[in-house]
Amino acid sequence: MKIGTQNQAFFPENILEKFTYMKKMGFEAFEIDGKLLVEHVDEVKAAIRETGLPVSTACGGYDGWIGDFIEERRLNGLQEIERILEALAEVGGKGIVVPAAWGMFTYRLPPMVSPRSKEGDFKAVSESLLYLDKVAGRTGTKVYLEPLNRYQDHMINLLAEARHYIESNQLQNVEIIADFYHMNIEEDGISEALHEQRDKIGHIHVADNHRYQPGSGALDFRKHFDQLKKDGYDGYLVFECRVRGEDPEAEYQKALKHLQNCLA
Ligand code: LER
Ligand code: MN
Repeated sequence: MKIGTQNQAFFPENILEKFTYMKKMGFEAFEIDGKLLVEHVDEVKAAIRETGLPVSTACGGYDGWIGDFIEERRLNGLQEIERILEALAEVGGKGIVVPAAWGMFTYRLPPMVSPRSKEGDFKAVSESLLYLDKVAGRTGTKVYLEPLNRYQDHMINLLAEARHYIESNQLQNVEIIADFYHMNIEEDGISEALHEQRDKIGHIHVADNHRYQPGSGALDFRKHFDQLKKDGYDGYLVFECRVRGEDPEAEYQKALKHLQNCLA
């Protein structure tokens, strides 16, 4: 397993400097914003060449969810995700992380009534995934379907629900991304869910229970990593977290050391 990171506000803005900074900190991959990648493919390629730090995946950077309520936005999202997958193929990235939607609707806050039926949700997300499954096949990439917690998305909250989409639609290039923060809210047990879905998990996001940096909260990373090792997971663990503390850079470095120790 290799540890990567998304961008952070305290990282340098310039692309080559950003790659150099992450590499120096000890990260082994970068999960890039899709828009940043598409708009700067050549610069990203040069930074990978120069630093040896790969782009593992992309996350975000497109307009319109695969399960968008608005059809025009859903279709726009698909087009933009297609461009991101093509750019990922160019730079050697594995694939893109996509939730059904993020922040579009939740059953858990008023008005608590969805403008679309569950059947309508399933149809929209399935149509999107069937389309992207082909794009991923053509570009040699993967689509990592991400369950989010109930307050961020109403369609896919459990790893098992992501599996249901993959199996019902017989998708060949769609896998599950397991995000420890969302799992801590939704799953009965993180290790148990990782084990049950082991044949479909292709990517992982890490944060502690409150979504601050790993090691600052209550999650037992060693236990969950041991489970992943037993199940033969050999993908990335990508930091997707907020950073709490007076010196974010020092806290981030400490969190990386913590996860490296838990992996050792
Ligand atoms: C959002 O909370 C999240 O986990 C991201 O990975 C969105 O895809
Ligand atoms: Mn995530």
